[in-house]
Amino acid sequence: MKSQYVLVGLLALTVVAAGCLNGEADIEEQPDEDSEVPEDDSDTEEESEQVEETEEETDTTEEETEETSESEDEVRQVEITGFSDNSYDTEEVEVEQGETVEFVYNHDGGQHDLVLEDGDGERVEGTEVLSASGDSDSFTYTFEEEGDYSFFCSVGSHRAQGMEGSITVS
Ligand SMILES: [Cu+2]
Repeated sequence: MKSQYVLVGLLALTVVAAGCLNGEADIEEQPDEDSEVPEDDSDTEEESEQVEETEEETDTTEEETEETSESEDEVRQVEITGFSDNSYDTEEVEVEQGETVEFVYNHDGGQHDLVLEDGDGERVEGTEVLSASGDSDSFTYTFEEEGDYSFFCSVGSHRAQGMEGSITVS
C-alpha cells in the first residue's frame, strides 16, 4: 500500500513540474497588449442594407396609385351597343338634372360612333368612330339643365336609318 502512495506522490510532482515549465513558456509567447485594434463604427454596414429595402418598396406603391384613381364617385355608366344592321340596343335614356353620366359605346359590327346632341341640334360630345367589333369608347357629360337631348350615329345615313335615341333630363 505504501508504494502506491509514493507513486501517486511522484505523479503529482511530475504534473506540477510540467505545469511550471509550461507556465514559463506561456509567459515568453504572450503577445503585446498594446497592439489592440481600435473598434470601428459598425453603423455604416447597417445603413446600406436599409437603402436596399426601400428601393424594393417603391415598385408596389406605383401599382396602388393606379387603382385609387378610378374611384371617382357619383358617375353613372350608361352602356350603348351598336350593331352591323345600323341599330343601337338602346332607344331612351333618362337622366336627373345635375347628374354626371359616362356614356360607353360598345361596338359590335359595322362602323359607328355615339354622338350626344343638345335640344338645339348642337353636338355636345361624342366617341371615335369604331369599326372593330369588341372595341369601346366613352365620354362623360354633366347635364346641368333640364331638357331633351339626343344620341345618334354620325356615320353615313345611319341616323336616318334609325340609329338614334332620346335622352330626357328632368
Ligand atoms: Cu353607324
